[in-house]
Amino acid sequence: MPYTLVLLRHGESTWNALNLFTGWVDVPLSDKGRAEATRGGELLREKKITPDILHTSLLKRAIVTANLALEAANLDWIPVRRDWRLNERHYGALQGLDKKATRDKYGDEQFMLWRRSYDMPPPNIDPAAKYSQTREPRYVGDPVPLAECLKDVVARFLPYWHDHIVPDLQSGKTVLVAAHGNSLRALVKHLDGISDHDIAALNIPTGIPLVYELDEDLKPLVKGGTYLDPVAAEASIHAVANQGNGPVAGLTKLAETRV
Ligand code: DG2
Repeated sequence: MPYTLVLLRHGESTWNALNLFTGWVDVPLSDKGRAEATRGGELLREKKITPDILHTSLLKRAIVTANLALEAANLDWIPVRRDWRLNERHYGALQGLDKKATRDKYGDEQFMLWRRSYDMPPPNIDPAAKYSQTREPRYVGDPVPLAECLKDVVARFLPYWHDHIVPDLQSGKTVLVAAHGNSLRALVKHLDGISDHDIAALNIPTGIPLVYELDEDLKPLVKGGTYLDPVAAEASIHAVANQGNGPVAGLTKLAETRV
């Protein structure tokens, strides 16, 4: 029997709608995002995929998405574990900035390096800045980053994967992970063995369950997994890639500079 893992990026947030870098800023879902989350749960029910346990970040856009999806699937009651290691990538000093204005100011190449390079973090946030999380009570005892690149997210996500998610899968549970664009990119990179270079081109759509069947070595039976609504996923992936209005040229340039 393969293991079943369901990944769900939160529905559109109010800051996704405004095109702002979000990171660890705890913003709510937009009305569209709430509808996407409910639709995600309906898809789970329609496809008869029944999570036994939920893992989420500490951010309300992932938490509320999971709640809405589980309500739609009539699974509100399943156990849940939340951890900062599933949080979005900390976007450092970019948090709260407009993506298009940032691209216009710094240029396509720098913008895409900050958004999609594997190992170049954005500038550190000032711990005293408005959108810093340094003093938030929910992170007491945890290391609060000042900025992270995707490599940093992989490094802090994988211990949680091995210590908490893998044991749930190995005990036969269907596991739902509700998280974020970049924390899920980190996990997909690991699952599919995507190179540091190629991960730049991967974007995760909002609110559409992505199902992985994994063999006993935790290798995907289908590389890339299966979106429960592939048509909507394609449109949403395109929208995510286009945030800031310069993705195609930017990604090509990034790919060329990283070869
Ligand atoms: C977005 C991802 O995170 O942005 O932090 O702005 O998934 O929590 O909405 P999410 C953010 P990009 O890396 O796609 O620009």
